Amino acid sequence: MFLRKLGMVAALLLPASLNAETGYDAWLRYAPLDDAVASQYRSTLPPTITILGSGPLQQSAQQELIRGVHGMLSRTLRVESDVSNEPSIVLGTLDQIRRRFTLTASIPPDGYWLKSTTLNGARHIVITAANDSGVLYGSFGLLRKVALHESIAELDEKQSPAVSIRWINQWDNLNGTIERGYGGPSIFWENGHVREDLKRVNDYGRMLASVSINGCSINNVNADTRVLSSDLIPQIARIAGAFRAWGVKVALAVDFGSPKTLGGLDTYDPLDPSVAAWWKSKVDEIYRVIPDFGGFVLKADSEGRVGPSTYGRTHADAANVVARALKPHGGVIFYRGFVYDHHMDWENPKNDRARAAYDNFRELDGKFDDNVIIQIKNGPIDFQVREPASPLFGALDKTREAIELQITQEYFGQARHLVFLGPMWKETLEFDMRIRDRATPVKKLVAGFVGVSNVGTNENWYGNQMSQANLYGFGRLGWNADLTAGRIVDEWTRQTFGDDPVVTKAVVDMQLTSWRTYENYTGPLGLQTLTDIVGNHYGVAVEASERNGWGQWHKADANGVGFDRSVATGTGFIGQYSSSVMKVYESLASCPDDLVLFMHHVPYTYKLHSGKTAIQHIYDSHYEGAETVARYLRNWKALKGRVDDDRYKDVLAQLEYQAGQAVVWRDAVNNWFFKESGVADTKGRVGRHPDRIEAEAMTLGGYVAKPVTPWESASGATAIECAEATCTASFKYNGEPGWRDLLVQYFDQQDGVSHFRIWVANQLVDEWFAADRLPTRKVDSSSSTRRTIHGVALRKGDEIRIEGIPDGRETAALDYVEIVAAEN
Ligand code: GCV
Repeated sequence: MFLRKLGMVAALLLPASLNAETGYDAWLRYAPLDDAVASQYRSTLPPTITILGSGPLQQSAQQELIRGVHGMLSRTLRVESDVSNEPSIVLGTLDQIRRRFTLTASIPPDGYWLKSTTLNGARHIVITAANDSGVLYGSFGLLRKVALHESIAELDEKQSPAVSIRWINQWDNLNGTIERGYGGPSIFWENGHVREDLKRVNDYGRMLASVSINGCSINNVNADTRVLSSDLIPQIARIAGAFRAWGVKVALAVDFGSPKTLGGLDTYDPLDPSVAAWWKSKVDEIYRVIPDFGGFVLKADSEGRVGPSTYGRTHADAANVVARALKPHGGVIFYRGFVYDHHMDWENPKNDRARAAYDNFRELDGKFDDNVIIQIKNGPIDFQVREPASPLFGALDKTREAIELQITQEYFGQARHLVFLGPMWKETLEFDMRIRDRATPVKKLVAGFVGVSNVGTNENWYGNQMSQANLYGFGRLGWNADLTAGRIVDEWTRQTFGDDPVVTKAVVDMQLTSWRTYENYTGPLGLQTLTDIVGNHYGVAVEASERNGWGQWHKADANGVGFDRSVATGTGFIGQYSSSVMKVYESLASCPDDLVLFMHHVPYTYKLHSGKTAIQHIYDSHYEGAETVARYLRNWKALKGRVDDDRYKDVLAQLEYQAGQAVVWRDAVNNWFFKESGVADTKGRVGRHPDRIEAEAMTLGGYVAKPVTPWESASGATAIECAEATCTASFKYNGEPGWRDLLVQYFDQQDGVSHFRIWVANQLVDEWFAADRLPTRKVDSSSSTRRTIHGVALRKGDEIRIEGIPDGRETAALDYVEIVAAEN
C-alpha cells in the first residue's frame, strides 16, 4: 500500500522526457520505477540469484529476473551457483529446494510458491514449483509484483493454473501470410519454409510464457498438407527449439486428408488400418525430431475442409485415429467443434448454424479417447460481437473440452479499433449453464484455453498497441478465470504504460468499455456484427449475412428483426441449453435485451426491458457508440506528455481513425434500419445531417457521382470518383462565421495513393495522401475514412474547394464534408 501511494505521488511529477517505445516489449518493458519506489525494493530484494536446476526453463527464469530487476531497479543481480549465507533469490523445483531448505508444500503442476524464508541467518526469496515451468511462471509472477508495486517483503504466495492446457493457435500460412492476421506477415513462415531468423519466435515465446501459455500451433487450421512433409519437420524442430526455453510446446494444425494427399494412400478413412498406420508413422517421425511436440489441431468437415463424413464416419472416429498415434508420446489432439454446413438453405426457417456444434458432437460424448479435446468457440456462431455461450459446453459430460477465444480481432475492427475482449470472455466464462440445476459456470467445464492470436512481424505484434491487452487478458484468464476484467486491464496498463494514475484511469476506462462501445456502433441486441461476412469481415454491410448459405442471418426485413431460435416457434436452438437456461431465453419476458435478436424475431416496435423499442435502441446505441469513441479520443489527447511520444502518436492516429469509422458504422446501420423499418428516430437524427454537404451536391470539375455498394456504405448512397488526372469539388459555405472544423469523408482503397488538397477562399489549408492500407479495393465502408482539418476561420460565402489527384486504381473518391464548431 505504502509503495502504491509513493508510486502515485511520484507519478504526479511528470518525467521531463519519456523514452521512445515501439510496443515490441509489450507488458514486459521493465521500465525504471520511480526512485522512491525502487529504493523500497532495493532494500528488500536479495542481491544474488541462484538456480538449483540446470534446465533451459530455470535458466530463462534466472535471465528474466536479472533483466527485470536491472530494468526496474537499476541493479544487476549477482549469479551464484549455490545457496550461501548471503541473501539470494533461489529458484528450484520443490525437490531441489527441499535439499537446501526445510520447505514443503503440495503444488499442482505449473503452479508456484513465492516464499520468503531464512536460512543460516540469511533472508532468501524462494521461487519453487512442482516443475520447471512453474519456476518460470513464478519468476514472472515476482517481476509482475514489482512492476505493480506490490510488496515482496514477506512472501508466502501460492498460485496454480485453473487449467493445464493453455494454448495459442496461429493461423499462419506456409507462404508467410496469416489468415485473419492484422499485424503483418508470419514470424514463423516465409515462402513455404520456416524463417531463417527466429528471434521473434523466441521473443514471442517469452511473452507467452509470461502469461503462462504452454503450447502454440504454428499454422493455419485451414491446414496445408505440406506442413507434415518430411522436409518441413526438421525446420519445425527449429521453431520448437526457439520456444523450448519458454516452456511453449510446438503444435501443428493438420489436414485430415493428409494420408491421401501427402502419404499417397488411396484413402483417408479413419477406420482403415493403413490410415491409422500412416498417422502413427508420421507422428513417430515428428517425435523423433521434436520429443516435446505438443500435438495437433484439426478442423474437419467445416468450411470446405475434408473430414470423416467423406466415408460416413464420425468425428470420434476421426479424432481417435489421430489421438492413438499421439498417445504413446503424450501428445493431444484438439478437435474443433466448429463444424457446420455453409451451404444451408436460407429459405428454410428451421435451418440454423447456431445448432451445428451441439448437433454434431452431443451424441458422440463418451466416444472420444482421453487425449482428445473438443475445442469449442465461445459462442455458437463465429466470434461475433455478442453471442450466448455455446450450448456445447454444457453437453459433453465425458469428453474433455477447451474454450476457443479469438485474440486477433477478426470481427472486432481488426487492428484498427480498440476493443478489449476481456469483459466479453468473462461473460462467457462466468455464464452458468445450470447443468442438473446446479451452478456450472463455463469456466468450470473447460479443461483448456485456446486463443487464436495471429501476431505478425509488425513491431508491436498486432498492428495496434492496445490489442496486446487481449493476449495478456487471454493468458491471465487461462491461469485464473476468476480474475476480473478490471484487474487484468489494470495490470496490463500499468506494466505497459507505467504507473501514472492519470494514464491508468484513462486507458482502463477505454479498454473496459470498448467492447460495449464497439457493440453499440456495430450490431447490438444480438444482431451479430453486421459486417461484410462474405468479404473482409471489417466494414459494415448489413445485408451481407442474408440470402446466402453461411447462416449468420439476422433476418431483418420490413416487418421485424431477429432470428427465431425458440423451441416453440423457431429453430429449437434454445432447447440445446439446460432447462433453466432454456426458460430464460425461450420467453421474451426473461430473455436479456443484449441477446433478444439472437434468440427471437420481433417487430421493430417491440419494447425491450429497458423501455425502449428495438428500433430506437438500434438508433440510440449507434449514436452512443460513436460519441464514446470521440470521447476516447479526447481523453487520449489529454495524456500527451504522459505517454512516450511514439506510442502516444500511434494510439492517437488509431483513435482518430476509429472515431471516424464509428460514424461510418453509425450512419450505415441506422440508415439501413430506417429505410427497412420505415420507423423514424424519435430524436430526429437518423437521415438528417444539416452540417453535411454531400460530395455529389458540390460543383464538380471532372468528378463523377457514382452509386456505392452496399448503398449504406456512403452518405446519400453515392460517392464522387475521379477518372481524370485531377478533379475538383467545390461548394459555398453558408453558415455563421467562426472557427470551424472541416471533416472530409473520403475513400482510401488499397491500390493507390491519391492526393487531396483543400482550399478555403483560395487559401490552401490542408493536403494529404490517402496512403493507408485499408482492407479493400472498393469504394465502400471499409475504405471510407476521415480527415479532420482543425480550426479554420470560415466566413459566409467562402468557397471550399477540394482537389483530388487519383493514383493507380484509387479514384480520389469523396463522400461528404461536414462543418462543425471547432473543438477546443
Ligand atoms: C481459419 C471463421 C474465419 C475463418 C476461419 C474460421 C475457423 O470463419 O473467418 O477465417 O478459418 O472461422 O475458425 O476455422
